[in-house]
Amino acid sequence: MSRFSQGELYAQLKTEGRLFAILIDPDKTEAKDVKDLIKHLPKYTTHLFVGGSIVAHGKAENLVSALKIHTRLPIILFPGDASQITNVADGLLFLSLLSGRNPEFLIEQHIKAIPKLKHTQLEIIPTAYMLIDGGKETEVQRVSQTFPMSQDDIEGIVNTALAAQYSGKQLIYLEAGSGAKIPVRTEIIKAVSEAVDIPIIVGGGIRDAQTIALAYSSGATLVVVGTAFEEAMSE
Ligand code: 1GP
Repeated sequence: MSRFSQGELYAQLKTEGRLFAILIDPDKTEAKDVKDLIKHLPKYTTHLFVGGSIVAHGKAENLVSALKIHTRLPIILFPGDASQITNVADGLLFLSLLSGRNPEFLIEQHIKAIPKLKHTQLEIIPTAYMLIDGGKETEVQRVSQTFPMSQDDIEGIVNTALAAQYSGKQLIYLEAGSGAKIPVRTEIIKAVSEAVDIPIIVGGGIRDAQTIALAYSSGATLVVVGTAFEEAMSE
């Protein structure tokens, strides 16, 4: 059950900046390792995102339950598909992959999620998920069978973000893909943030404080890091 009141998570995204999430993949993290993981979170971490492209049944729920024992940080689901949704978390990024044209990730998975969401207390945040070319083929691309948008197509990216806002999305997620070689360029973040009035999340291939700072100064509300944290943990 959520530890936050309805609307509280989005209100924070709307009013605060420089938020920072660590992404934890339930397929790569065991519940028994959670205590240690929490100890190693960067001190500026404000959120935990939980999700992955392909996750075995029940693993997301086990991981979220374990995380809740050890942290008060908001836990937001960032699911690759409906099977990862669990009411144990606090919030859900209800992702529509708007960079692609695969109906499965535009609407089918959303309908499949409804039996779990009908009576949920999760805060559901309608999110435009946009895959942008990060310089290598990523898991999102493989699983969704869609192509990323080119980093040169700034107009197309801005127009997609605006179409998302006009159709009621509350968040824009600019995603270069996990382990991307090239994170989303600052010009793109800037152009999107100048065009839309809703918060922007940026993730994929971000590995250092300078890139994080540049994302914020370009207009990102929240930055997500997964791989760099996983690597630091396994050292
Ligand atoms: C979150 O998928 C990203 O948007 C995470 O990317 O694993 O490259 O940090 P990294």
